[in-house]
Amino acid sequence: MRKLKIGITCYPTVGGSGVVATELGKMLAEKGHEIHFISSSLPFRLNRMYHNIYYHQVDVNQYSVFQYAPYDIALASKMAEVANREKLDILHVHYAIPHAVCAILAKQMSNRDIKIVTTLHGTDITVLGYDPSLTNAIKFGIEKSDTVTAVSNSLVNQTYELINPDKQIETVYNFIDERIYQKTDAADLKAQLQIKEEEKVIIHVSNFRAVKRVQDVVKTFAKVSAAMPAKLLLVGDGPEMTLVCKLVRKLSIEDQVIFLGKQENLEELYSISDLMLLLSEKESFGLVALEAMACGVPCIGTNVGGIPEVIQHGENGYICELTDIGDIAEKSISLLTDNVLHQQFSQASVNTVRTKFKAEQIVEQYEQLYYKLLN
Ligand code: GMT
Repeated sequence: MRKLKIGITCYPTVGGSGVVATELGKMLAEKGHEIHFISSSLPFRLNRMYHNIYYHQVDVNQYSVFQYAPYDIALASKMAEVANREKLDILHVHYAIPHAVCAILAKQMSNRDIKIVTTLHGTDITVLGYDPSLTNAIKFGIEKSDTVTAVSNSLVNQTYELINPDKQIETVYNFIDERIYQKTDAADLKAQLQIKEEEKVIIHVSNFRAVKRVQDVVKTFAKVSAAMPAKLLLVGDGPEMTLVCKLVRKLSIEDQVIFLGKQENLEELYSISDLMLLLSEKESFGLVALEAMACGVPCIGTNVGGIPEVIQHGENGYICELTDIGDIAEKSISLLTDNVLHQQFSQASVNTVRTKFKAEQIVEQYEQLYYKLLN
């Protein structure tokens, strides 16, 4: 098969969609394809030189005549420029708006028969899909793309319910780099964080948006820590942080909760954790659950969006109803006090990542979609 030239556009800052787009680019580059990232800043996981990977920055002019800087037009223009100069075969964009719409415009500008692949990640549908001022643009972006994928079956269904596009949407699950996400010996880190040997460690990782319901995580943890020695690691930062801190004080669990802020090298934090809680009210996939599972950490998640496609109830973790703190705490306690069950779930979590979400298979699935379009 000939090697392809692929342009990738994503939101480059911290976030699951940016992570998946960057990891996909890195793995395609390892397979010999030429990858061109086109975005407003360097994707945060592209932290060193990689063979076969190029980065093209989108600069937006801040002329005072513009009330709003025309980012979308600058992006489309840059995509067209790169597509022509580098003779790209594919533009793979992550998020329908603005990226798919920009890619369609770029294709027209470039006069090149470049194929457009759009991957839906969630917020573009589950939040923006409710905004009538954007529905037409999202539908247009989906329908005019050559191939559209979504990161879970749940997101495919929600897209049809909310946007009703006349387009086939294929599920391609997210993946993580299994070479990075695996259990490591992080005993030093545990000591640094002053976590005692007998303490169970619960972890939550998110951008602390309201949809992540971090306060439910804290309420659950308060019940667990009343039943056993335990620590809660809160990783990330965002709009809910002030309320979360207030709740921690109100529940008098300040000494048991460790606020770590935004972190890299999460595999070390997962390696000292016994359980992950992902209690979101909207979640198209839940990449952090997959990362934790790869490191052998069982997860408890809500019965929402794509979470039940990642966490298999009673096999590698538990699915609970949204806001049912009592049930979530009960399941957490029973899992943390039963070493045999915990070991079984931990092994099943790793197996799920290595089979259903195996990076090699998923990258190949994207490659097949590209080749199908080009033939
Ligand atoms: O969850 C977020 O707030 C970030 C958002 C993003 O754009 O990165 O995450 C979405 O895409 C991830 C990668 O596909 C998924 O794992 C997340 O579940 C999804 N978030 C939501 O649906 C809320």
